[in-house]
Parts: sequence; C-alpha cells; structure tokens
Amino acid sequence: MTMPHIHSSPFDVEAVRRDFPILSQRLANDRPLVYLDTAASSQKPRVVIDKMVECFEQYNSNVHRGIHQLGDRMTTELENAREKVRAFIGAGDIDEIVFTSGTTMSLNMVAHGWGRKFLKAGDEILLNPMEHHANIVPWQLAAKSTGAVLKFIPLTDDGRLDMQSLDRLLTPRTKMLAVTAMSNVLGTVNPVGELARRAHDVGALICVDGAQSVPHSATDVRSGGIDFLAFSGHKLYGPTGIGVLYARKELLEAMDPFLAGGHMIREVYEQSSTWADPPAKFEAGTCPFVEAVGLGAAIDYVLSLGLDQIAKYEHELSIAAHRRMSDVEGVRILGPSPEQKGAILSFTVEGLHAHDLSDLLDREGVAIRAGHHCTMPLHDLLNLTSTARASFAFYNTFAEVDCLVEAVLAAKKVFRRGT
Ligand code: C6P
Repeated sequence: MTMPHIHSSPFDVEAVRRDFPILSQRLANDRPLVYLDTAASSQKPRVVIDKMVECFEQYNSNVHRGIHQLGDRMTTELENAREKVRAFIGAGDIDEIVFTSGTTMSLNMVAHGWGRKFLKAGDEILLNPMEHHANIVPWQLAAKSTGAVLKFIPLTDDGRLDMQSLDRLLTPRTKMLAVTAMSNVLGTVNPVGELARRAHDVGALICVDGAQSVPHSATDVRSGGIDFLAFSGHKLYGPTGIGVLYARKELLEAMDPFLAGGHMIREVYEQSSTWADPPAKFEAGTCPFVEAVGLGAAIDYVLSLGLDQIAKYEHELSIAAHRRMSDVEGVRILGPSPEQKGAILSFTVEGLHAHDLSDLLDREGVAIRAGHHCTMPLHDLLNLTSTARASFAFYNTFAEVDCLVEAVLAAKKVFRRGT
C-alpha cells in the first residue's frame, strides 16, 4: 500500500515539488514548466497516481455489488475515502458525503433536488456577480421552473461583497443564499460564517461553492454553519471526474435525487420507485470509485503538509506576486488587496489582450489562464471581456513569481515592437 510522504517542513518546496512528476519536465525550447493555473486544475502528487494504479492493478472491481474479495476490497477503499472527506470538512456523519463528478454536478444537484422541490413563486435566491456560472445557471433554471426570483448582492469597488446591502436583501422571502467561499477570478475570500448566520436568521439556507477554497484553507462545515458545500477533486490535487456534495442529513433526506437508475433505489415497481438512504440516493449508477480513492489519497497528502502551512505559504507567494506585478507599468490587478484574498492574481495589461499575453507567456513556459473564467456577469461588471489569471499552489516557488513578472515584461516589449 502506498503511504503519503510526510514532510518535515512544508516550506521545503523543492521536496514538495519532487512529489509532483509533471513539474520536473521541460517544455518547448527547453523551458522549465512554470505552472500557474492551479485554480483551473491542480497537478497530482505521485501518491495519488500510485494509489489509483494500485486500485487498477490489485483490486479493481465494481463497488457495493460484487460479493467477492475484489469487490469487498474496492468497496472498503471507497468508503475509507468517504470517511477521509468527512473528516477533512468536519461533517458530522459519513452519510452526508455524496460523491459526484465535480462542483458543477454538486451545485446542479442542490438547485434541482432542493430548489425545484422547495422553492415557490416569489421566493428569493440570493446570488452575487462574482459567482462562477456553475453557481448561477443552475439557480436560473430552478427559478424559471418555480417562479422564484434571483437577487444579487452588489460588490464593493475592490471586489468584495457589499455586506451592508444584506440588511436590505436578506428578508423572509430569501430561501437560499448561494455563494462562493473564494472567487476564482478576484480571489476574494467571502465571510461564509457571517453569511450563514445572517441567512439562517431570516430562515434561508446557504449553499457554498468551495471549489477554490477547500483545496487551500481549512473548512469546517459544522462550525461554519454550512448547509450545502460543493467542491471538485481535480482542484484538490486529486483526479478529475470526482467531486463532493456535502449537505446536512435532513436536507439530503428531504430533497429529490438528481440522477435516477441503479444503486439509488430501495424498491422499483413498474410504475414507481422508492429511494435508498443518502448518500446512495444521490449516487445513481457506477460511481467513480477509483477517482474517489484517488481523492482520499490527495486529502492524506494535503494533510501531511498541513492546511495551515499551505495557506501561509501560498499567502506569502501571493503577496510577493502582487507586490512585484503592481510595479509593472500598465498592469491593473483585480480584486481586493492580497491580504484579503486567496492566492489568485487576475490582471489586465494595457494594450495587450489576455489571450495574446497568455500565448506569449506560454512561449516562456509560463502557464496562466486567460478569458472570462466562467464569470461573465463579473466581467460585465468590470467592463472587461477577458482577464489574465495566475493562480498559485504550495508547489510554486518565489522564483516562479519572478518568471511570471519577467515574462509579462518581455510580452509588453514584444507587443511594443509588434509581433
Ligand atoms: N473553475 C477555473 O479555471 P468544475 O468544473 O465542476 O470542477 O468546477 C466548476 C467551478 C465552480 N466554482 C468555482 C468557483 C470554480 O472556480 C469552478 C471551476 C475553473 O476557474 C474552470 S472555469
């Protein structure tokens, strides 16, 4: 069995980097890879890859079905991974952890299974413009089919939620406050605990998009008062195809399933069916069990580094990046000050389209993301069509921050000359 490496110091970034096979490669023109796109998808440590290979090589078999040794082993590994997720986010009961294909699926499950069942005409869903499309569009569909109304919390000029407007916007008509714990563009870290308390005060629930926050800082659903939490394995150093929906047990029991089929039923008759208990009720078909086990290995790995140490190191990287980038003429950095955000640096460069910039940076081996990052309402508000985004993880170095800044300076020169 593969055991996660235990690092004596989380700041031994070179040791951490050796855990990620992909990071040591050279790109075209013998450039080292400078991977600054973790917010889109993180890289995977060797322990995650090895654990998944172990599953395939030693006990691959469908779960909760086969009465044989392989099926038993695979099912045990899957349920061990579920327990790891439970402990990681501080849930009270393992049955509150639903494996999904990712954040998008998890949020759709809430909007569909809870929203369409419990919302009525005139009820209000409170969103805000910094949400990812995955936490807007499913609510639009739920509103359309129930007659509920979407309301938006305005943002401050520096890209935080305008908390003063909550006095006006949170009313007994509000039934759901759907909010990201951390913006994938602005990096803004939202005050989830306070938002949960205030939503509950008016009888509303809170649905938290943890896609960007869960991999980078400690989450505790119970002390945070979170009713629903969604996140993805692939941003948490685990594989693609696996995600999590956490919800309090009574909510999972009350809401409708999203997908129907095998495993999610108790009894099926010709004209009707009854549902299995959660989480099976929400895990129709064959769940991505090897991916779930890979996610469990990723959680072990992250915990071996220490979430607090990860958050501290990434914060220092982010501060350095903001400081250096703000010295570059023509660069506009979006979002609040780095002290108030996660390790995300979204910016524009005067006279340079984000896609051109990204292309020029790529030639230097620096991988960033450019575009609207699935946040069109936010970009409309900023009056921009696209932005460039560098996002950091604990495997990035201060030297890579320098590479980013130097590559931006070089790109500006190329553009001044004309490509
Ligand atoms: N953001 C980014 O580059 P999925 O694709 O289901 O794993 O995650 C969707 C999602 C939901 N909420 C937030 C805050 C996110 O950042 C994302 C994914 C990627 O920013 C891809 S657009």
